[in-house]
Amino acid sequence: MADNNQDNNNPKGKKPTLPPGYAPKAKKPTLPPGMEAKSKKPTLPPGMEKGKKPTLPPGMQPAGKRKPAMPPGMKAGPKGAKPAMPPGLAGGDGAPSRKDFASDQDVRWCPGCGDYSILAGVQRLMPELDIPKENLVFISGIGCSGRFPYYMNTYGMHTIHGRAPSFATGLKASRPELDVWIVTGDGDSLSIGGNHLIHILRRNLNVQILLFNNQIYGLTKGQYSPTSERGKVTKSTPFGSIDHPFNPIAVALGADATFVARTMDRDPKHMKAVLKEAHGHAGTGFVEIYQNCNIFNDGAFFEFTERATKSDRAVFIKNGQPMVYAGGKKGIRLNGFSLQSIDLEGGDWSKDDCIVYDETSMELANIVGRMFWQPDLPRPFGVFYRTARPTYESLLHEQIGMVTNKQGNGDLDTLLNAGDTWTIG
Ligand SMILES: Cc1ncc(C[n+]2csc(CCOP(=O)(O)OP(=O)(O)O)c2C)c(N)n1
Ligand code: SF4
Ligand SMILES: [Mg+2]
Repeated sequence: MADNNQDNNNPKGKKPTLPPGYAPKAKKPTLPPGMEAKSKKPTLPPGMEKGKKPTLPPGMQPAGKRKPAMPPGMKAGPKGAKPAMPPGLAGGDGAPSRKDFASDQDVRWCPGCGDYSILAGVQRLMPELDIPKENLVFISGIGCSGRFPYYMNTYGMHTIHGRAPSFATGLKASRPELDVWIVTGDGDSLSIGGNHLIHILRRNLNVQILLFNNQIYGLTKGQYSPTSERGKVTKSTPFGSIDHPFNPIAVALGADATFVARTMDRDPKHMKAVLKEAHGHAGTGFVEIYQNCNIFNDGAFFEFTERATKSDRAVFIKNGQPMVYAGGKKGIRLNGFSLQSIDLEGGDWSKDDCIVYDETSMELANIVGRMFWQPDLPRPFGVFYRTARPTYESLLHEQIGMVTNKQGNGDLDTLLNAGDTWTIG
């Protein structure tokens, strides 16, 4: 989907005066020794090589030639045929099933994108939540993740960049009976929407936030994002990113979120369980989802998500249970204020030495949520933190009730004309 946010404020014909040090466009920059541009053509992402038909991001395919790639279990059949449903979800007995939550829109993410599995996971979860469809609202910002509401057969809003939390706040505050879900990307929520994200978290509206983290700007074709690792080479960081990236879990904990979790697109069972927990939480349920962008950042999380390495590189935290991983062969212990990976088979350590996870401990969440950079520690997944705090909308309506009891119903005209007023002009 192309974006045309270009400024055009140059008077016609006038050449802009460039500040010192900015060479006119045609001049090639002189690169420092060892960094000269190669005459080599850039390596294109898989499926985009010359001669091959390109696999383009959503909304960029030539009109009329769009064939949606379907996630497993959703293979398109002959036109008009009902999609095959996974076992146990076929419906037919009048009970809602996954297909009741799939809209009639063609899904336009790139074939193989992790967004498909998140969509399927959310659609599968919906029947279990038993929420009337007319009370469900999915609100997104801008990015590939922003297309999510089109594919849900519920109410939805595709809003403006980074501002889904603001729309959701307005909706939830005025219609608290609605079940509101925010869908956002790493760029949408942590670049342009960084401010909006932290404030919805501290306010604690009773909504769910699904942050699709693919460590890249997908929709705009592969620029680095605030979660891209240092050194990341992209079109906007041709010599490698020099930015220190965000760890979204630490951001959420720092903003005093009341529910903080991480899951991954490639583990549908875990993802569904975590989303269900987030939904059951009375407050903002923040869930970071590792999502593979196979076109512009393929394999960013494979270390944690793929069978060959997952067991050794991912630890699944469970409340009240020792932090063990690698099939029970390794564990995590607290060594002072630091974390240490311990071998549970060598005889020196046992399960009793491992941290027993307590999701109500802010201190522990802050330590375990910071397992991010240390190469000898696995990456944690699951619920990091959960606490009870009144929701914003409950406090708001309580306050409105209290003031109305005291002062009676307000009147907008009277309010606008109250106090000092000025006539201008
Ligand atoms: C105000 C504004 N600024 C910039 C853009 C261009 N833009 C569109 S999507 C996007 C980044 C999206 O990245 P992310 O949130 O990570 O979503 P993804 O596409 O990876 O799912 C940007 C910068 C825009 N549409 N509007
Ligand atoms: S996130 Fe990446 S793979 Fe997914 S639709 Fe966007 S560009 Fe394509
Ligand atoms: Mg992204």
